[in-house]
Amino acid sequence: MREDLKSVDPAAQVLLKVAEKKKILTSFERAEKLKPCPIGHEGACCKVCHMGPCRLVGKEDEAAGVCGATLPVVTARNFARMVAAGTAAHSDHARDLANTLLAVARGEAKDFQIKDVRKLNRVAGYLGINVEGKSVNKVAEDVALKFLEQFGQQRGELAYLSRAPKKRQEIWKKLGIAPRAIDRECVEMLHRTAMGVDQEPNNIMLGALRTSLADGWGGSMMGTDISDILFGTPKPLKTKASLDVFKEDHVNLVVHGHEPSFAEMLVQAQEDPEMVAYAKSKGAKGVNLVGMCCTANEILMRHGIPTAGGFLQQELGILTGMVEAMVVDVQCIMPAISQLSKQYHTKIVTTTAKGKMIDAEHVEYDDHHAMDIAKKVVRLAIDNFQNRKKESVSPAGIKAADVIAGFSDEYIEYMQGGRYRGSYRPLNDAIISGRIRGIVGLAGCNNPRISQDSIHNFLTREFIKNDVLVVQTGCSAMASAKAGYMTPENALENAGQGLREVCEAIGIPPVLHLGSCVDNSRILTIASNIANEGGLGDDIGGLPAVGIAPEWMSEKAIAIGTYFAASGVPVIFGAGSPVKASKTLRDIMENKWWEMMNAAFYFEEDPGKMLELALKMIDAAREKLKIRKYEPGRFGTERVLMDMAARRGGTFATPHGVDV
Ligand code: NFS
Repeated sequence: MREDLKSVDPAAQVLLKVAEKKKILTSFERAEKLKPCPIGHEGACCKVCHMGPCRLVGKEDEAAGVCGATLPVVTARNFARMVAAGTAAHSDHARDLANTLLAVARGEAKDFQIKDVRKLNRVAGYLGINVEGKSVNKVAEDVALKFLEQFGQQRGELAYLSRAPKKRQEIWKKLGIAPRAIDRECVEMLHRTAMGVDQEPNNIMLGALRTSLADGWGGSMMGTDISDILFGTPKPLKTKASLDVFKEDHVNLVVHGHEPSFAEMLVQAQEDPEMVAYAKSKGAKGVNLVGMCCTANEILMRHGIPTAGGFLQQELGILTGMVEAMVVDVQCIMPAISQLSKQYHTKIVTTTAKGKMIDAEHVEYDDHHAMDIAKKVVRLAIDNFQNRKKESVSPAGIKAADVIAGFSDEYIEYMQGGRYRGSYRPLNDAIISGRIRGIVGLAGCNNPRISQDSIHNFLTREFIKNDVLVVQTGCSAMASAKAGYMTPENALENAGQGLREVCEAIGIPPVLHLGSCVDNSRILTIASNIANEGGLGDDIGGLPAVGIAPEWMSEKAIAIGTYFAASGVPVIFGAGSPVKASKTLRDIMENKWWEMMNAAFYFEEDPGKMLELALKMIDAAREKLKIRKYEPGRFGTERVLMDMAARRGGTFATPHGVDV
């Protein structure tokens, strides 16, 4: 691991040098100059009223603010508010998608279609909607209305909770943390953590758990499902990942942010013959659409659109001088990019009334006229091609890595037996036999206070070497994609013998790209399927599985980590602890949650210790399940079920019978 470097991504290193030469500050330098406030960083700053902010330093848990709120109360409130904000972000994204689904069903958003009717029907089943005798559009309308109801319903519980193993549902009931409605949990959490309401740290954290479940089994799961219904359920495909996916002779259009609807339209618009002809009329060979952040993951998984990378690449992308336009919507968009763009020809285009920026152009997206608006944005980028200054162009010049992505939970089931016999049996058996030691969900952000990708990459390498199957989402997935870890060849070269054998038999990489951050809900579905398959207990809690966000920075990551823990998956977060200030809080999350939910939430900055802790929890879970003790190197390499040509060509049978 190279902690001395700002980034371990070689293309990022080139661009950071360009910035240095041009004396342009990026978040990497700003993070060095601007040290975090040590009081707020550890959760000890209370600013929920204007008697403060009260900085609770000195006597650890006895320290109190003007009103008497003690450190554990303040730290719990701060944490719970992060959970509420993260849940709100994922869920508002889902609300927009539900409204688009409704508009499509009613024939009001003519540029979209229902792409996956099987998934629509399956989702209708989860929601208790009868599909018999109904048209596709009628089912879609009923599904969309039911989804929208989930935000504000005044009675009952979220419908998707029934997708969890029975045992987990009982735990939620017993603890009183089964969420009722998404908006309600977010609103209640803000209310409870306002001045003078909930003043019992454990109770505040129970509220945080319930709110987070409204994200994982609510907003995020809905977001994933609606995207699959409208845009297609991902299946493996091959693409590229790097800051070097920009093309000198093309109009480079970057789509950055999170919601996939408009990005889907841009995918179609950039290929439209009218747009290609227009690009040619302006001296370019065509339009090169590139993704960034989680929007990138969405269109990479479904269309193989190359990605320029995650959160920390946004400024670096502009520094190539090759980006004609960067289209943004919501979340993880650095305010710095509009300022930086002024030094280049790049245009920043905002597309939602929820997120405007100073010095950016605003073209508002409306799903009722999606294609017209997409073409307007593509044209805007094409018109800007002639303004690209040769002298400002600095390509990274590092060959982009190949990536095999697109592992939906449906595909993972399919690849273990085909369309009619798909199941989780082979995966469960591989875990029981010890070929696969366990599963780690590596997720979350990059954070400029940590050498970019260094911990993501270190852990990924170590886990597969130790026969742990790695599933990834968000910027963590980008880190592996860029490093070339998401290819079947990686299993051959770097995985432990047991894991390698399983990967070869099925024809998968040892590191699976599961999608964007809302697609962490796919991990919940996979974990439920593993539990329901049998042989590994009857709950998510107790599986040899761990979630890790080693370089996190966003409130969304905190919401995800909390719903993982509430669902029974212990989590480890790096990058500093927002509850470090309070011993009581640490004790609740690291000890009490084990007793309550068979999971915990740890903060650990040392990568070696993260690895050690994760393997320890995996081995302890194996022991409790009374399955074979994991022994390194126990399995040989005698069986190779997939030939080299197929592997090199990235050939996969898909659920729809098409080889990609
Ligand atoms: Ni997730 Fe996606 Fe990345 Fe972090 Fe931001 S892009 S939703 S929050 S930074 S992983």
